[in-house]
Amino acid sequence: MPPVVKHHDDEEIRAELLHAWRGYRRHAWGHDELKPLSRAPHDWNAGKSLLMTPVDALDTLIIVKADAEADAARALIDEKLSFDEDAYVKVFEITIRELGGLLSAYQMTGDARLLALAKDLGRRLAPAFKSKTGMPYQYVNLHTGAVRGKQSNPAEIGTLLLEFGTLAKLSGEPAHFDRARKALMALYKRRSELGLYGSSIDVETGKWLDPTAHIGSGIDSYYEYLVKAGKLFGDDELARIGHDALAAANSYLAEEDAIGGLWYGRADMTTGKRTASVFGALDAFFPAVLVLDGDADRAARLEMSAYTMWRSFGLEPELYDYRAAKIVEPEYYLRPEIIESAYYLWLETHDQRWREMGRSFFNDIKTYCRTDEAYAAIADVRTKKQSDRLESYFFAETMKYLYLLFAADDALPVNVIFNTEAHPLRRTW
Ligand code: DMJ
Repeated sequence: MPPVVKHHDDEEIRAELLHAWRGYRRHAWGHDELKPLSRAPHDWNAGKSLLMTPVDALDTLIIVKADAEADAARALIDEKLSFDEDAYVKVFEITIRELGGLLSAYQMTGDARLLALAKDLGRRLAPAFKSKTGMPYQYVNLHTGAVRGKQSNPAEIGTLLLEFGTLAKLSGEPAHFDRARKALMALYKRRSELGLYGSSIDVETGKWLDPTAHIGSGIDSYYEYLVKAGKLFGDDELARIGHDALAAANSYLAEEDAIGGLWYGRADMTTGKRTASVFGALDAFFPAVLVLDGDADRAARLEMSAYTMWRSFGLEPELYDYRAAKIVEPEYYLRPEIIESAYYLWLETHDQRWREMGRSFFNDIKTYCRTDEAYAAIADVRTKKQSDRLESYFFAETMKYLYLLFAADDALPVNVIFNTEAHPLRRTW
């Protein structure tokens, strides 16, 4: 029996978002994240909070019209956030969470301080792109501009253009767009003859270090940004490259199981030879990108497989071997991708089954991940034992996509493009 979709699901989701937010406020205000079981704060760089949760959560609070909470988060950011820290940060994570969050909140509020923070951050991250190939180093020191981490991957290299491109347009500093697009093209040039990408690459030499192609962690959002950047910037070359990249993934990574279910596994980028049949929580973003690229039928088939995986355990594992029907990594980190895909399928088709699916994701998350004070990740989807993590993307993405799946169609302005952290960006230029 499909779960019953009620009239006020969006209100219930909003209430649960605020339940988790209040836990953060009570126990971790001013810090990057809440540790939900210890009820204690956690900062990514010891003692140097970059307000990860408030920045990631702000546009979600605005969308659900939690005005007092949004105002408090914005005031905290306006007053306390500083990027002048002598600390190495991961360029990818800071870009998608902080730069993306600041830019979308600026577009929603017009608060000039948010744009000023985004500009400051963009300048501090810029040294990351100074490798010979133009592909960014993984880490940059926000105070000194020193870089490290030459061993990177397609996701970290190719998931920067929506944010840096938007920053370029809003700040009038076009170099931001140029650097991020150049990085994307440098990666594109290194695709194999089959049109596939490996899992690890040296950004100084441009040589692949691991030839394993897949659509999951470390490659995933590269596909997403080709398609989305094509749309946000009206960049036809990127749209075409994105379409071709998806076609190659469909040819060499997709396969059917014994009962005709569609999955995407791993293969060697040069030979196309299959190397593993694993799929996981992160791979479940792919139906959303297929919808954006115009292939809702394939997207629906893949989403059904991901849903089957979820239903086998009542939550989805981080990694699953679909041929062996066995868990490879048992955690559920409160990830949003499978919900994001249901949302895009709903927008595209308005078929009630995607809302029913979303309702069942929400029911399970509420049943197993809720704590008295917030929400917590799960250490093993078989036992449902909770773990002491509440990543900021739960506020930015998981609860936002759930809410939007049930909200009225006009809950957002038309034609927004979500960055990979679900921060809606609008082409205002
Ligand atoms: C988020 O930070 C982003 O969606 C990223 O692209 C992948 N990982 C998390 C969510 O699972």
